[in-house]
Amino acid sequence: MKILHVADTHLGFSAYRKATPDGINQREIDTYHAFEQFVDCAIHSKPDLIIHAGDLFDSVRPNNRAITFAIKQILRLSKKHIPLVIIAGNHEHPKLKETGHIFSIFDHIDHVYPIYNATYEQHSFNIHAEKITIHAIPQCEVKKQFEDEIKKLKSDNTSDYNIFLSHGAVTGVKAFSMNEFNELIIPAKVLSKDFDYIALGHYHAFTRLADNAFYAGSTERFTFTDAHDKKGFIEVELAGGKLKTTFIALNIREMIDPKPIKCTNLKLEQVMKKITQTIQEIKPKEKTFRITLDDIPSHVYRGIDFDKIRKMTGNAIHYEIKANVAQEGGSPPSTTSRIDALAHEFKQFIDSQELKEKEVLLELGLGYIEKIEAREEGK
Ligand SMILES: [Mn+2]
Repeated sequence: MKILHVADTHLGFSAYRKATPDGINQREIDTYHAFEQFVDCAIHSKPDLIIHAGDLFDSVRPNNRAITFAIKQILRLSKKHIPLVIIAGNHEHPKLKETGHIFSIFDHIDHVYPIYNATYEQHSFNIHAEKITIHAIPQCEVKKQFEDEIKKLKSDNTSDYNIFLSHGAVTGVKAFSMNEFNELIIPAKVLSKDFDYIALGHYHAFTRLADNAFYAGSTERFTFTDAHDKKGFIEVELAGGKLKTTFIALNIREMIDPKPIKCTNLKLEQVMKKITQTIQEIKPKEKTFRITLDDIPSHVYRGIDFDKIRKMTGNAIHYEIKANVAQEGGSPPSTTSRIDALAHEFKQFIDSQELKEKEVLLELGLGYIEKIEAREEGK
């Protein structure tokens, strides 16, 4: 029995300013291409089943192009009679029920099994005279609800194969967290031998957690954290009680994040020379890249010829110069300092404070943030 495990395709994602000749964000198109390649591979390799471990879409309300694209690709699989089990991830799951779930668009497509009702669901299939049961726990609005559903998890001993499918941060010795406010925790102890395979989504790097438990990783590179990762999906083969997994990489755009340039004691000309060399090595055409300048004195940083850099990198999809300015008293400015999700910023702020009632403040504050975010989303 052959199963493809894919996750975190984030359709509708867009980033940076580069647009196609039609005026569509280039990285949005790249993200579609990655998913289309996966569908091409699936049609070519004819799996018995496909499981998608969540974050098919990048947001609760994907744009029309993302919806149209998803339907088109999923119909290609449906026409080939390849069953697709797909669970909701934290990115596409609404905070308020009344917002409605984007996955309802798949309810009436043959061979597609969307799971988005915040409850543990089992779907069994008879494939080559063998019974396989998918135990799916999708994203839930409330953490407690997810924990309760996880407690109900139980493999079915009338099935030849049992697969557990979920979306969240497995947390044990190490936490596979994306630092997102609404992420759910999957306790490492749930990764049991009772399941022939455990298919996970949420963590964007392909990761083997146990012999039978894997994050497929995302199909595209969404941040510079992903720069050195290969992206793709997992081919899972189950036969005679044995499991074989193969990671299959997709051919996607390069993202380059070379080692930082150490600027301690360098003069402006020397820094510019190093930047120029790095850009020449990268060959910017059609690439996304970042150059990090470590420990650069602020007066040297101010002298950098950004116009020259822009001219050298004109045909790149995107580039960033990240400067970690040498401390000369005061906090170091950074050209790429980014405001993270509000909840995350707030949590970091509270953590850094000397306060007696941290827990209470944190809970109250996060509660308010969640309310506001839910209201914004429900607009
Ligand atoms: Mn994701």
